[in-house]
Amino acid sequence: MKKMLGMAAAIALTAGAAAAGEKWDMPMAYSDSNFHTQNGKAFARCVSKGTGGELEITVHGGGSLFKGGEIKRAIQTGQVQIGERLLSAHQNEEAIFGIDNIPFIATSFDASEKLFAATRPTLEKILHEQNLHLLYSVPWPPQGFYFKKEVNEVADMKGIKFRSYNSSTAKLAELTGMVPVQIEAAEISQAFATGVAEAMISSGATGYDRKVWESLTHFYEVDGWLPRNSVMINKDAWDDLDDNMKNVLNGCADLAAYSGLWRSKQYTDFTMEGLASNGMKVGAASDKLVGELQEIGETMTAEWLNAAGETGQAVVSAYKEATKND
Ligand code: PCA
Repeated sequence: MKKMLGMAAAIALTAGAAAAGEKWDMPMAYSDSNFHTQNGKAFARCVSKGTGGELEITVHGGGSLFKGGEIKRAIQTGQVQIGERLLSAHQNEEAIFGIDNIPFIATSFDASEKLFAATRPTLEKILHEQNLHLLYSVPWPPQGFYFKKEVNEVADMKGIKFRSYNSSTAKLAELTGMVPVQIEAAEISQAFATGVAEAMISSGATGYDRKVWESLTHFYEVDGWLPRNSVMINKDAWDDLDDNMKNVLNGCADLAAYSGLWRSKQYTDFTMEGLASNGMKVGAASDKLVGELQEIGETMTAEWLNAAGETGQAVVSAYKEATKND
């Protein structure tokens, strides 16, 4: 509430400011219809209104300005001032970026928020070292498997060409006997149509956005993890803002975090129904498959903890402590 009042005061202070202001570009990697992109656009409108037009942010969705894999670097180097990225795709730089992609550590929206809360201070510090400042972070819906055949156990996955979106999903493919091929969400419809890939793990959201029913037939709910998109700003651009501007951006970021979470929850049910009504078989993965995946998840968790060292282990301990009564 305090933050909201702060934001209202900031709006009042800046509302009369001259209209011709600074213009920023905000690249985002996912389709215009996706809830992250819609949320980013609402954030940009909030900033524009809140600063009385002194700062106008233009969202470029669908990887149209920079592709997903290029966005983080573009912000770091100041090619753009702000943008959104799936940070787990950069865990080769810092293991902490991949904490939200550890299988089965946080499998609900509630757990994802708690994991993020435990991670945020460490994450912010590491991002600052990379000339980035974190504004807000929004989870994708829970992750499940897409195939073009019935799959009841890991043995059924052997040799399948599996579309991955980061090193964790590639590792999961290897551990289940599949063949990973990294492809941006913006390009998966074509990859499935041409047979470059035949399966993936993702949310109902991405399957729906990319109309994967045109090529695939089954969606198995696994709720493996909820990876997050982070909206980050170049730290020099952030430091150059005056306090009123920072207040507006922080207020809009708090709103975006809240509304993004809400949109993600809403989109989960909507897209599950959408996949089914377009002819896909949607349902829970078999107990056998889930059991096998959990074992693989334990291997991946141990590997992550090892790579993350003391800092990462401290974050996981803090998260476990915060959720021990859940
Ligand atoms: N969609 C994104 C990342 C996670 C998700 O649900 C993708 O498939 O690329």
